[in-house]
Amino acid sequence: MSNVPILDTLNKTIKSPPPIWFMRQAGRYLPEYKEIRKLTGGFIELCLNPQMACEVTMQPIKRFNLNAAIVFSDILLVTLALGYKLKFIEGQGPVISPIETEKDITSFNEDKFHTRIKNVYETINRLKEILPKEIPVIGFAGSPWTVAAYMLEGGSSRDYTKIKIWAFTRTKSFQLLIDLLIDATIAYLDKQISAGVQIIQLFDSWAGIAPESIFRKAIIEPTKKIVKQIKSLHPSIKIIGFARGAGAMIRDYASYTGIDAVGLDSTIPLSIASELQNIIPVQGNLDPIALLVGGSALKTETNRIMQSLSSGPFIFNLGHGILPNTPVNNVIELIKQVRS
Ligand code: 1CP
Repeated sequence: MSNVPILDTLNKTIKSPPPIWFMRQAGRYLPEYKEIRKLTGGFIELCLNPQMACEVTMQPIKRFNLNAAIVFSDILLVTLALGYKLKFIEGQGPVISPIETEKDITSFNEDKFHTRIKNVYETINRLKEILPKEIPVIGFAGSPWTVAAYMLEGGSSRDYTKIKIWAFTRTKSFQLLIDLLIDATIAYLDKQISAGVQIIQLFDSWAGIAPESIFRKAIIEPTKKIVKQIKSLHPSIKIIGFARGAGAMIRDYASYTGIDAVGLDSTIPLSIASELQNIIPVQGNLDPIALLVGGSALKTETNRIMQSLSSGPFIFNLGHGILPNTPVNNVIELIKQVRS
């Protein structure tokens, strides 16, 4: 036992109560986040301001005493570090200079990459200084597939047609982009770990749009490469893989990528979640809407999850990020229920 509950769970020890943290635990549902957000100009400016990003990371820790702090940043900053133009437009979301042909795929310049994103490492340094030992910092990156989706589409998309067309027909160019993102992700995570994160989460938010053949080539294989390389550089690092929407592919994702724990979205049946616990610890998977509505729906859903999963290695989380209109009191009630 390490006195760090979430690390114990990641080492397959069963904890009661289970450790708990939330995806998007810092964000617009917190009035103190909205205050800071008003002070810093844009969202990217906030992510790249170590003092402010550190403060925002700490907000949910101070309020709820969660079992991990996730560094405040965004998966798309990696595109900025690679030299692409990135903006977040109020009410619309991210806009990236799109990749239209193979010529738009840059080669990886590691020095320039780190220079552009070094403030994130500085945020991690600061967090390490102020957090108590039992609350580790979670670092993260988007997976190559999900980041490639934003780069090829130029932002969010309804149907992600472009990335699939590339994956099916422009296989060489597509692989070049995935390989660039594998290199960038490894370099980025390596530096986050050196700065002090003890846990990594790989966000594969758009795993759910990939048919099986593409899932194997563009999700499982790159994840496996990243995990292998990061673990050879940092043998004690723990890696959580979150392949949202993976459905029946979640078994192979959990079994063949080398990750230490698997994050589950809310559609994964609890019977399957509990089978997965025989392979690796699981994290999840309360529907964010259940947290938004609160009351008896929240209690019943939380109960089902606790009954099914708390007898195995388990980290309580949502199946996706906290929604902006979520009442803070519902979060308090949920944590009380999980910890009682
Ligand atoms: O103005 C604001 O406050 C912007 C809202 C916001 C926030 C709070 C965005 C824009 N990103 C974030 C923070 C963020 N994003 C974190 C911080 C740490 C924490 O969890 O508290 C993390 C881990 C992310 C990761 C992220 N960004 C993902 C993966 C998780 C997921 O939600 O699936 C994705 C897909 C993004 C892209 C992104 N960032 C923001 C927007 C609007 C989008 C696009 C979302 C979409 O395409 O639907």
